This record gives sequence, structure tokens and C-alpha cells, in this order.
Amino acid sequence: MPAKKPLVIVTRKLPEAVETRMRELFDARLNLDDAPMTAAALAEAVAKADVLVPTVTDRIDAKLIAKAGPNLKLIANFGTGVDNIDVKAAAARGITVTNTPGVLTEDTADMTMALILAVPRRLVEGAKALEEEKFTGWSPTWMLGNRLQGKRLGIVGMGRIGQAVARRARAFGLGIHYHNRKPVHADIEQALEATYWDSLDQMLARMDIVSVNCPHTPATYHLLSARRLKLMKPSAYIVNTARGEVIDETCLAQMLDKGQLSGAGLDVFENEPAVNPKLLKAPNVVLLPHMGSATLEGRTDMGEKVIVNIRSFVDGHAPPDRVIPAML
Ligand code: 8YV
Repeated sequence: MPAKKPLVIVTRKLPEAVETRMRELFDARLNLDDAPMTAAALAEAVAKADVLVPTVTDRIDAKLIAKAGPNLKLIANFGTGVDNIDVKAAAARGITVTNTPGVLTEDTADMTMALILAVPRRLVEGAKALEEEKFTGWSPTWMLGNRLQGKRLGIVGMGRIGQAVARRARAFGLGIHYHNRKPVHADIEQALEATYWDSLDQMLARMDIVSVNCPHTPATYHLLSARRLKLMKPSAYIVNTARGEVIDETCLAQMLDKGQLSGAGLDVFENEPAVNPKLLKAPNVVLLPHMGSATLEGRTDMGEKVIVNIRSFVDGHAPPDRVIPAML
């Protein structure tokens, strides 16, 4: 008799190909209308599922994990960041957590580079001026932005995505600087011609553009605090495609409003989907609705990673993308 298929509850709608494969392999409960699950629905899901597949929009905290039934042994996150999950509480209850690293690196780096270009070159402002019929003809001094070539880019977090941003930025003539918990391997540093700054404060004070590419963990919450944001040059730009929580958003909004920073490109926000109203009004910002990894290819690859993690776990092997609590 074939083994019973695991009950896999997926909290949001996933790409068609991923859902089809999940239906074949698992007793998959899919969310076809994509409405985010309520706290009560999530509690019901953890009480009966063998595997839960949440996304960034689901808060899997200690309180919810305490409601897990005896069958729940794996939380296979559809996403790389796991700040939506209390990984320690899960581990304490014997629940493994996996994520989907690697497959959204290039897409997220593309979006970061798009923002690095869009903000100093005023792309969105220009397009809007045209839409609003404010283009009355070319002028030598209209819509002047700032050149990228020769400027200094400071990358906060030189992991996979940070390095992919650095590769792109070099092609645009930006000098690469970075702050990380520790320097990357000398070969990588050399290939990227990257300068390591042990002191984030000192790096921030000297950069023309700062890109946030680190995960959100207790250690990086408000890493770009009010004090640190104020170290930046008023002519500098800031780009964030990682997590809103890494920047003190209230302070950033105030500084942009007062012209204490030149502009910001933000794909993520501290209280998503809410966006600070001051940011929405600032003229010098490009705001995107958390779409850094939003390609069909990327989201399909993420789904495939989720499936591989579930299958290896169910087959009694260590899942390839296990999140180790001690490493967070
Ligand atoms: C994902 C992300 O789309 O993977 C991440 O950490 O931020 C996003 O790009 C999202 O998390 C899906 O859950």
C-alpha cells in the first residue's frame, strides 16, 4: 500500500506549475483565491497540518507555534527571509524550518539596481511629468539628476544578494564598499574590487548611495537608526530591497521631507502593507510594493525549492535549506 501523502497547507496562491506539482505529490490544501489567512485559520492549519507553507505575510510567532498539533514537523517557508517565523520557538517544539535561498538573488539584485538608477536619475518623476502633461519641451536645466559613474556605493550586508548588486553596480562605474558582520573571502573582495568597512558609521558618512541587503534579524532591527541615518551626506541616496525594519522609517521619512537626504528607493516598509504617509508625499522617492523577487521564474523556482525541502524531509533526509536557529 502506498504511504499516506503528507497534509501540506499552503497559505497563499502559488504559481500554477508549483500548485500542480504539489497536488501530485502531497495532500495539498491550496489557497486558490489568495486571501491572506486569518489568525484563526492559521491556528486551525497548524493544528492539523503535517507541513505548513507560509509566506512573508503570515506571522508564525511563538503563540501560534504553541497551537501546533502533533503532526506538524516542518514549516517550509516560501521565501528567503524568515523574520515572519519564530524559528527558535519552532525548534523548541521539534519543528524544522526551511526557506528558499539562492533562487531570488538575481531578481532582487536587478530590482535593487533599477532603484539605484531610478532615484538619482529621477526616472519616475520624469515619467510622471510626461503623464501629467508637464513636458513642454527640452530644457538644459530641467530634470537634472546625479551621475552614477565614479560615485561610491555602500552595501549593507554582503551576502548573495549584496554581491549580486555589487557585480551590477561595477558595470555602471560605481565604487564598491560594504559593511558586513565579517569581510567576505579575499577572492570575492578582489573580484568585486570591494572595500570592507568594519565601522558601519564610518562607511555611511562617506557613501553617495547606500543599499540595504541584509536580512532582518534582532541584530539588524533599525540598524540604520536615526543616529546612523544622520551620519549620511545630505547629497546621498538610500535604497532598500531587504526589509523595512532595518531602517528607522519614521526618521527616514522626516529626513527626506526636510531635504536632509537626497532621495530613497524603497521596495519594503516597516509596517507592510502600510507605508508612512510622509514617504508617499516625498517627491524624491521611488516606492515599490515589495516586488523585488516578483518574476514568474523566481516564484516558480521558490516553489520548487519548497517542494524539494518537503520531499527530502518527508523521506527522512535533512532538507537542503534548513534554517539553523543559532545562525540567525
Ligand atoms: C518573497 C522576500 O517574495 O524571500 C524573501 O525574503 O522578501 C520576498 O522576495 C517573500 O518573502 C515571499 O514570502
